[in-house]
Amino acid sequence: MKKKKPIIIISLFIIIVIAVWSAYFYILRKEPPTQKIIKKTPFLIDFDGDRKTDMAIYRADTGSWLINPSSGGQPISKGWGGEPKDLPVPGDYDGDGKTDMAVYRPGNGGWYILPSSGGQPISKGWGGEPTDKPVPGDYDGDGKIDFAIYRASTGNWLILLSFNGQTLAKAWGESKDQPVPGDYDGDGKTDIAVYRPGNGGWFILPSTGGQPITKGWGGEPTDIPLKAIALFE
Ligand SMILES: [Ca+2]
Ligand SMILES: [Ca+2]
Ligand SMILES: [Ca+2]
Repeated sequence: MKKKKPIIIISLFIIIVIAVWSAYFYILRKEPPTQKIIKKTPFLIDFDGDRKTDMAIYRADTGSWLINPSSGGQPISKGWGGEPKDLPVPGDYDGDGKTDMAVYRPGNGGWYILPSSGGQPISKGWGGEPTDKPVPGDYDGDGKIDFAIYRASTGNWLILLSFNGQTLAKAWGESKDQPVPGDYDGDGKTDIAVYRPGNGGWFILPSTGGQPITKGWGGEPTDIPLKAIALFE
């Protein structure tokens, strides 16, 4: 009878070990897979900041912005822009996670931004040459859209980096190339890129560095390269 006590203790010990072991694996199995860091998406048309795309219209003849917020609530109607050649260049310029109404005025190279975070409208001259095309993007990856121009006449990219206010100037492209910036290498920074309609060549300068990417993709006369971010030519 005296031997029973150690047996009970040993049994209890084994049960506890098994229980702890099982719990350990159960918890491990239940643990959610490693979540990817959600990158800011300053290109999203997301005026209410719920990370869902909103239906939105820019009515060019009146310069009216008509937004149906995905989070519900009242539709937004706001006049911003409206000069005959104004191009809508919406994006998150102030980095608050909400899209800002913005237009580029080709005649004077003016960018006119209505920050969603409130405060004074932003006016900035950036571009204005006849062949300039606005190519807004987040080239430095700080979550704010950078003013940027592709100067088709010279194939030059002129980017005003929002992070440090420096100008990034880069020759990349030929006169008939179409700018197709986007985050091709997935590092959260917009990459400089052009599409060459004549031969369907894609020429990408990865923001992560390394060798440029060259790839033939398209090239038929009616091909239209789909751009990774909203661009208006
Ligand atoms: Ca914003
Ligand atoms: Ca930026
Ligand atoms: Ca990139």
